Amino acid sequence: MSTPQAIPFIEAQDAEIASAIRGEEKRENEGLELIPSENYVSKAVLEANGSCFTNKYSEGYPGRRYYGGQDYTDIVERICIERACQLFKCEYANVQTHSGAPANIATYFALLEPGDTVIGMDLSHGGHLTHGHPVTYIAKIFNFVRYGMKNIETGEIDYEALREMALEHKPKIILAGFSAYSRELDYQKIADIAKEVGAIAMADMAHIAGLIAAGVVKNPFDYGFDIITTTTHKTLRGPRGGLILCNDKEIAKKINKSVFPGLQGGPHMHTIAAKAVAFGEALKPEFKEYAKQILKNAKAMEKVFLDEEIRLIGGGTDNHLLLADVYGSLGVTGKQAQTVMDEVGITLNMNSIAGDTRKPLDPSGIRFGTPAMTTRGMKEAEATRVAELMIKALRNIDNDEVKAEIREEIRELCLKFPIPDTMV
Ligand code: DSN
Repeated sequence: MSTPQAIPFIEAQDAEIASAIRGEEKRENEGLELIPSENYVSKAVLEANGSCFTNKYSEGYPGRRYYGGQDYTDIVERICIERACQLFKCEYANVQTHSGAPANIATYFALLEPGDTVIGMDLSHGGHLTHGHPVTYIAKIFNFVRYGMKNIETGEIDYEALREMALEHKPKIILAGFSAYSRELDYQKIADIAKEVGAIAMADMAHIAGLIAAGVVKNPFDYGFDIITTTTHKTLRGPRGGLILCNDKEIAKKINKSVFPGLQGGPHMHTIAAKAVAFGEALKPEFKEYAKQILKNAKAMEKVFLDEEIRLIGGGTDNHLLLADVYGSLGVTGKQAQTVMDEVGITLNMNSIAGDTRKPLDPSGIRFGTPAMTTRGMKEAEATRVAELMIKALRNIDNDEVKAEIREEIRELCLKFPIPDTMV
């Protein structure tokens, strides 16, 4: 087990919250986390996130703040920016956005006028709500047009349709990126289309930021992308937060103005300190090994699912995540699958699949991935075994005896691979 977090003051003062923290700690230690957007941070990141920077207001940017007492906030934010730029090989970074959604929203408002068009990936094909789903407020302000896969079985994007859309709708932004898509995008094609129609090429790399930072998947900046947004808490293994990156001074200025004062107030400087620590970890050689292992573990799981003839959307994976059509392949709904996984100590999420005939609250798919299990030190052998156990559970959703056996094996596996205190 990882060293329990020291919370003596909470324990002395607030028994209910102390007990919830201990409960969550036990849940994380004894269960297997397969939600592909989750991870475990180091104790160093956790300490920075719980540091005295929580107390400080620091509206503005380093050297240009509106309140006094900024000696140390400036140090932290400058280091954070410098490390972000080094990691992603770019010139400018805004490290203040509270998470991925505000990073995207601030970017739209920095570069668009109301009514302007953005072309983004359809949610049901793996895109994200903030890429313009009609339920979001931004969809009332900007005009979002959506592209998707040409072939669900291979995951190939319909680049020709995307180009035609771009020629027809004249977007200001073409957005690449996803939260439930398992293949590499052809950034060159997207950048070329953006150039042809005079649009900004933007990538939301929230899921794969750690993989890009480690150089194990492509970096959109290498293909001429103008802007990258991301969260910092997924494969990047930092605190919950956001990041906006670019290479153009004028765009960077607009983005800074859009984040503050346009969208947000005081930055969360404790989170920025934790981002800086996490970026420092990601710059170490160990992080590259970690990212490589994420991919190997995902491939090991892919093999088991395909061998067992369970349909994977996109036919497999090039990154850290897999999306399985459990309803089509096994007659188990996404909700049933998520519930049975909870019962056996595996956390993942039900997910709609492209062309889903079922509703989002009980869809056909499950989405799972390997960042958190890889942080625990698990390798291909364990990933393979976990995939086998998942399928066994899915085939025995009403068999309590089998589920209890699987639960015990998962618990033992987790205890054998404790969440590490340090990552580098
Ligand atoms: N909720 C995140 C995910 O799970 O992908 C994206 O916002």
